[in-house]
Amino acid sequence: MIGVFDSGHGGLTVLRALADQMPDRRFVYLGDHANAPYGNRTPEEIYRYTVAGVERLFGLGCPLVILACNTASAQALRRLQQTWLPAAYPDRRVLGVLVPMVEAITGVPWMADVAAGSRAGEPRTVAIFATHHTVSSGAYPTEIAKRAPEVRVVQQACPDLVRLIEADAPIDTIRAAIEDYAGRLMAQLDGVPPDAVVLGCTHYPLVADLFAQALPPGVEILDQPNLTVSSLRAYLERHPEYELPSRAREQGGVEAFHTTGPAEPITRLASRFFGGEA
Ligand code: DGN
Repeated sequence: MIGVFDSGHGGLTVLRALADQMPDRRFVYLGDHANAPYGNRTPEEIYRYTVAGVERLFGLGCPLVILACNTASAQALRRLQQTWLPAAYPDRRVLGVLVPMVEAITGVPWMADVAAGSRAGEPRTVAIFATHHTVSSGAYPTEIAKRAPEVRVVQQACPDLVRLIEADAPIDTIRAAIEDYAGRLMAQLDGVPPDAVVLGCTHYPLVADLFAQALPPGVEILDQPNLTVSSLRAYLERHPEYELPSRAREQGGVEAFHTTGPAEPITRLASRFFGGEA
């Protein structure tokens, strides 16, 4: 069984893609709703909450956990992998969502497509919408610069958006916030549309259509949930120890949705995403 962790609802976008595209694998979800949104938390708190969430998923029988949260991936993953994991659980693995995204941004086929478009030959610009913590960690620009230093990265924090999504705010309030963030991004870019946009928070695909409407037409929006599936597949090929032998294969699907907070919001959203299974 593979564990999927997020601060709240956002990781459900990744879980949906994983469950759809890897139907022979079994998944279990944990949302840290008691502590969401992580935007108000210090890096140390985010680290502690992430470790606690991963440990709970290990306790449910997961040898492998995906941090379906950019904020936790940016603020906690490296430290967790380098210190806590080898000491406490040397045979378990924790993967994030940020590196798959960066690999997609800098991967040759995708970049070649963009380069072959209307602005071939010009420097390429990638815009990142993310939480305050992901932006301030600098993880996206740093990781992109390691692989593709010629790509210009422009970041725009959306500090209120996770809170609005978690609170199920009226759609017009969410639309107005996104229009404001998109306007700020375009001002940073002097009005020139980016080649591509990364929704660098797993909550944002829930409102991807509002981002598409607020941005200039034709801007490519990169899909984090699907890219996470490709990356997990590749990881399992490289690490067959996490692939069960076929006779012992688990029944696929989602085992359960867990939360550190009250059950109602996750139950409602899980039924919206997963219908009868929730
Ligand atoms: N879904 C989380 C992310 O991808 O960053 C949101 C973190 C938060 O709670 N602010």
